[in-house]
Amino acid sequence: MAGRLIVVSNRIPTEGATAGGLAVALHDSLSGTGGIWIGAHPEVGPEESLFEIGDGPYQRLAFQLSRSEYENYYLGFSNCVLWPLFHRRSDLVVLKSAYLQEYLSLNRRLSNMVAEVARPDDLIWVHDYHLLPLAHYLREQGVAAKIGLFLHIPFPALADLSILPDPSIFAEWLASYDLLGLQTQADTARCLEMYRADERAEFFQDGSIKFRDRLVRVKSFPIGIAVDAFQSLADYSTGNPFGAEQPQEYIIGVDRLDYTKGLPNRFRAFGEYLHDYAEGRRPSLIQIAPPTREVVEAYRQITEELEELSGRINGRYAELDWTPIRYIHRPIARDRLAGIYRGARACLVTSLADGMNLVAKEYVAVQIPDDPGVLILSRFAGAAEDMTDALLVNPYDIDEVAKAIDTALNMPAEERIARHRSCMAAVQATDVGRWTKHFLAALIASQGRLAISSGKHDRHSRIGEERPEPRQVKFQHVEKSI
Ligand code: GDG
Repeated sequence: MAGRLIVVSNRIPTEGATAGGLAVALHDSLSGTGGIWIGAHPEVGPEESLFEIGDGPYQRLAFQLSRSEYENYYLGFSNCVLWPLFHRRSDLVVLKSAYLQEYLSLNRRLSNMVAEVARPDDLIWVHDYHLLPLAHYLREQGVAAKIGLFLHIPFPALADLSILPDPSIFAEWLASYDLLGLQTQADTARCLEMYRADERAEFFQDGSIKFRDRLVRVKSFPIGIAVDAFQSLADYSTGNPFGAEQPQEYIIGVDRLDYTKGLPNRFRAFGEYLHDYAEGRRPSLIQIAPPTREVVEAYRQITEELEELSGRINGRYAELDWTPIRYIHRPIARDRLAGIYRGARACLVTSLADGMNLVAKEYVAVQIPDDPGVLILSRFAGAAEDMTDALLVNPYDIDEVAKAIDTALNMPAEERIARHRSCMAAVQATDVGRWTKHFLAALIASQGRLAISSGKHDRHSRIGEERPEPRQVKFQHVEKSI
């Protein structure tokens, strides 16, 4: 790689670890590459320019969101419009024009800061739904560097986008990237569906889309975990994390407390399992669910619902020496988490919609291969596309999930071993180190696709810096299906 890697994400990783999948995945893979990570500091404040935080193997440059940006760009458009919309929860979308306005102005402001730092041979890797229009603004300023986007959450169906005042802006924003990375093939298909419905897009046989004067490539890059590092955490996590409260047999669930993760259905299914299938068996469900976005109303509601459900199920089934649901509403240290996963006879992932779900991969990674536990995995998590030998369930079907718990806890060793082997192959194939390499290789390979760009806004050629000669590319036309 000739230039530096510049990662841009909504949140800069700080010393105090966060529970988000993005930070977990990228912190490991950026270390040692000498790159730059640009992102918002967790504290809102008046600082308008980038400032360096911490030290380490790569530079971290932070900016601050103003109170109003935090409310309208972050909580508003990102988390009350895009997050529910992209997770098929249009009913939770809050449409306010101030949200969109500040989402756009923050992205424009950030593009100024990134353009100041970026050199023509750098690769700019933008992450997630908070920053969809960033490349559009960088191009407006003449930044010619290769820019890729990885979307960590599902790509929405065309019909879902239509609740926005102007759904056509997505095609416009996203076409300014050279590479659009999505989690799954199903996401890729939905993204292509959006472009097929757009008169301005033309399709080429190599998988690229021509939109105005640019080419964009859309491809799936299923994200994974740092497999070896996570296995080592489990190996070194000694001692009994439960102390005197060690459950005899338990199922684990680990999720940010988010309405997309299907937690109420999970608790209900566990209650139904206890009612219909347990027959004297006394497993516990250990649910770790650290809080996120608590100021958003939908998150407050689900927190209350879970407290009520766990209280009701425990009230009905608990014994003096057995608590059926242990619901822990705060983060647990990562090394302890690895050990807790290893001891669990099953892991429950019941997302109603989920980009990938790293918990599924973490659980499989730390199982003992000749006596593994069983992964019960929602069909609607991206992970289900590759981990087809998990016990796949429809999380809306409470009875099916309850039955799956019973099947998992009674599964013969031979079947557990075979299913685990198959799931582990998927975990290894998507190791986050490989994932990073694949994405960056594809972004580098997209060089030359700017051959059709007009280049008239090329900021770097304007200021006299060298820029590689555009490679002429011949394209074969493919009929648009719409
Ligand atoms: C987004 C997408 C996609 C959770 N609780 C604790 C804790 N965690 C860690 C888990 C895991 C991560 O957080 C959660 O990752 P997920 O993938 O399950 O979900 P999101 O946070 O929603 O992440 C998702 C991901 O981005 C990556 O692209 O897979 O679909 O929504 O690593 O272990 N970690 C610690 N304590 C906790 O209490 N230490």
